[in-house]
This record gives sequence, structure tokens and C-alpha cells, in this order.
Amino acid sequence: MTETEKYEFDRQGFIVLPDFLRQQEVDCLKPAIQKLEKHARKNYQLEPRNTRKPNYHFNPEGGYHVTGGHQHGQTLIIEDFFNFDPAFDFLVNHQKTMDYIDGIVREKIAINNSELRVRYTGNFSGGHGGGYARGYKHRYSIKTGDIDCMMVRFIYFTHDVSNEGGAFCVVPGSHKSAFPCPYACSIDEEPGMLGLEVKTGDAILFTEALRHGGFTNHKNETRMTLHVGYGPYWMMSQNIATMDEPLFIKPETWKRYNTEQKELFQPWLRQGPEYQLT
Ligand SMILES: O=C(O)CCC(=O)C(=O)O
Repeated sequence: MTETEKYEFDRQGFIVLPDFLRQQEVDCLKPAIQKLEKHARKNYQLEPRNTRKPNYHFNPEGGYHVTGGHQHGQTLIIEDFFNFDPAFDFLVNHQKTMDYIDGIVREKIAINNSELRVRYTGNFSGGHGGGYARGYKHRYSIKTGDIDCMMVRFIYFTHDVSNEGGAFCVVPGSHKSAFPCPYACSIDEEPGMLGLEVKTGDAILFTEALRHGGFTNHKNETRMTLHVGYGPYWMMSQNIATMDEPLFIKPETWKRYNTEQKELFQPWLRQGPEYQLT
């Protein structure tokens, strides 16, 4: 992270990283994303349901949890996408990503969230977050002259997303706001809300303390983005289906990872010979 990026991240609570993924990486992710959306669309209403979150289907074959719907105005949120396809493996301990996370999370780092967000025409993501809600999980702070974040997120884009197409949107600087957002209007009309238009291969890094959401998708195309959350090593899953449990990683997925990748998934919490570190 350059000094300019650090300044901008602190000032705004996010940075847009143009051309972050190589073309080869986009080409690897794109078919896997499409395959996962198709799989989840076919299965999300089936049994088994997640016992703690019955609105989620757990898919044993694909290793994911999914909720939502696929009609106009709906979204499918597919958590634990890492299990679905080895095409996603390179995003675990992705050097370029980790260089940024290292610059803003002070403790040993772990992945605490992974989701493919599928947003069909007419869907929006409601605004949430904002510095006033400085709960320990989302806290943004400065310690001994450096950025010290709890949960932060990367979003990876494998197609262009315009404001019309449901851009991820933010209220810049709101990670430092002292008061709750007073607006009850639609996210598209919220004062201060800024859409971040991006191109294929771009990424966005933001602190969960920032007020953010997604504009309404008015295009006749589905918006599909990969979101990965990071934080200190002790923070458990921040996926909704498995909140505050160890992040769900299938033994088959675990086996594919090298030691450095496994270190990002709290190996000390995983029992049994199928979860060896080396
Ligand atoms: O991209 C969106 O529509 C919203 C994403 C979001 O809320 C998040 O990643 O925390």
C-alpha cells in the first residue's frame, strides 16, 4: 500500500484499485462464478436448511450456504464459495491482496467471510454501517500512527459495473462519523451516497465501518461480485449462515491449500486428521 493509498483509505474509508486482477485471473474466475450461480439457482430452495439459519440452504456437494431468490428485484447470497471450485483457490493468500490487508490489519490476519453476491435486475443492497456503530468487529482506528482495522473487505469485479448496473456505493468518510445515518430513503437517493463505477479486473477495498450498500440494478444484466472479508485471527466467521463459528471449509478444499493458505482459516480450531496444517 503506497502512502497515497493509505492517506486515501484513511480519509475516505475505501480505495478503488483499477486493473487489480490480471486478465488470466479474471478468465479463471468468470466461468466458476457463472457455474456457481447456476448451481445455487437450482438448489437454493431445497433441503437441507441450515439449522441455525433456516432461510439458508446448505449444499453439501458445493460446500456453500445460500439464501435469497432469483426473481426480479432479488439477490442470491452464496457464502463459502471457496469450496465450490478450485478456480477460487488463488484468491486465498493472493499476494497483491495480502499486501493491502497487511497495511491495515495489525494483528495476525484471517479470512472471516466469503460470498458471491448475485444481484438480479431490480435488486439493491440496503445501506448499512457507519462509524457511529463502532462495534468491536467493525472498528476503524489509528494506533501508534498506523491504520488499525477490524473487519475489512475486498470486492473483485469480473465484469464492468456502472451506477445503472447496481454499483457498490459508499458514503465517503462515514467510517469516522459520530452519528447514525438519519435517512430512511432509498439507497439511490441517500444524501452523500456515491456509486463506485468499476471495470473488469478492478477491486475495491473498504472498512466495514464505512456506510455502504449497492444501488438498484436497472440493467437487464445480473451483477455478480466476489466479496472476501479479512480481520484479526481471532475473529470467527462473519458469513451470516455460520456467524461466529469457524469459517466453513470442506476437508477436500483444505487438502488443496498450502500451509500459508491454511493459516488464513484458523487451523488451531480444526480437529481431526483431515485438517492437518502440513
Ligand atoms: O455490493 C453490494 O451490493 C453491497 C455489498 C456489501 O454490503 C458488502 O460487501 O458488505
